[in-house]
Amino acid sequence: MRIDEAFIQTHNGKTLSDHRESFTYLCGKLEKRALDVDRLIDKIQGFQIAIPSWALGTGGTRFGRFPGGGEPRSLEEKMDDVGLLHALNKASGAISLHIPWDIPSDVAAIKAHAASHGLAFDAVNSNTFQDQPDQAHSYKFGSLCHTSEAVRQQAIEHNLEVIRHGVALGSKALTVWLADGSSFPGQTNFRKALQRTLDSLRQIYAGMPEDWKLFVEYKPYEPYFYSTVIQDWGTSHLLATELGERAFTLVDLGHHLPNTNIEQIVATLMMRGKLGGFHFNDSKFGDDDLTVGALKPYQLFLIFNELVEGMEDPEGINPAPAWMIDASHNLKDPLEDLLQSVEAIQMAYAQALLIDRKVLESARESNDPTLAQEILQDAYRTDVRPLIAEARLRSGAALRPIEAFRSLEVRKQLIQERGAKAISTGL
Ligand code: RM4
Ligand code: MN
Ligand code: MN
Repeated sequence: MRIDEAFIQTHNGKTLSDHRESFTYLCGKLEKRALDVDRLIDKIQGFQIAIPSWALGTGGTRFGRFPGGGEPRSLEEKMDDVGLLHALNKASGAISLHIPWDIPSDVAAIKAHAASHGLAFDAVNSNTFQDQPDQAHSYKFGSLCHTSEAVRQQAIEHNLEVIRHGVALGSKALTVWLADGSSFPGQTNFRKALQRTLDSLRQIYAGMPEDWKLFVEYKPYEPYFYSTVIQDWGTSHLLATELGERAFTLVDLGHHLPNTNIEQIVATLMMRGKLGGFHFNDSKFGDDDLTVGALKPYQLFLIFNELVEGMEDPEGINPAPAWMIDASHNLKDPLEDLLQSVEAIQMAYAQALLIDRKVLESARESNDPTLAQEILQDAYRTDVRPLIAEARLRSGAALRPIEAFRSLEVRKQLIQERGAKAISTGL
């Protein structure tokens, strides 16, 4: 199924006058603060967030899974789903593939299919956290960190193969997330495991084309419960620094222990020019257990405050980070969930753009925490939804994506096309 522009326009027509009213009101407020509204909208329009191919099906827990039907059964159908999202919001113009869940068999056809939806290929992701049926060695006790050279070599080869797939599609980055770790005290020699991981990553780095980046994720626990080899941003930063200038740390919001100051991590990495990318989700207890912005929208805003500060600094050295949603939910329609995710990210970004950085900086310089808080919260409490809607309108997307999705009965149509029992491949 595809959503045509005529439908979007008709749908927008129904709420256009409502939108105009709230947008005009907001413009008045922003202009009083000397903000250039068109410039803000340009920035929001230019902000594209990649969709991972594994977020398009219903997620599960280890206790069960309750799929809603019509899930994409192939890479082409996954691209069709991202195409639907992109038609509705014009902000999801890239797909991130996980190998081997999404091996492109006919590269030319897959590229043509992506182009027909206006999609680019974001970072490719390797998978050495599961065993595949045809593989010689098991990852039960790790992959790049493994005590056995044969296992490490197999994991390195897999990453090199993922790079080859990415090159064929036009990706420019490899994201490595390692499950590697231990579940029992004493099980692992930490120092040797980290050294082996670095040595393995060096071989992967050496196999990347010159214009590629390597993103190294970190995560404190899960699937192992005592230690993870790359447990935190510091370890990832250490590896990225050792590897070279095209290696970066990737921050996944779900990969922190409770109360971690993620915004400070962002600032530190940007100061070092080492923030490569971002995986968005929200977390109450564990990894990606909630939709980004569902629980901690203020934290998301504080993170964007640091991101915008780093990105807008003319002397900043951090390259433009790659943005991706990394979540998979078991209650909501996955496509509705992704529409909500993109909008939550856009809102935090837009709110951060409203901050008067000069005034904030002078509050900081004069040690005025009260004023600093007022400035931040004034931006955070501004309802920027009309700004995001206007950005969508100007890009040819839906003013209200979820309403459009529901009025078109997209899920019903997908179930008719693919079947009620269609199960997405991957997580
Ligand atoms: C991991 C990590 C990776 C993602 C997998 C599916 O926790 O966040 O980025 O590829 O999950
Ligand atoms: Mn992630
Ligand atoms: Mn994760």
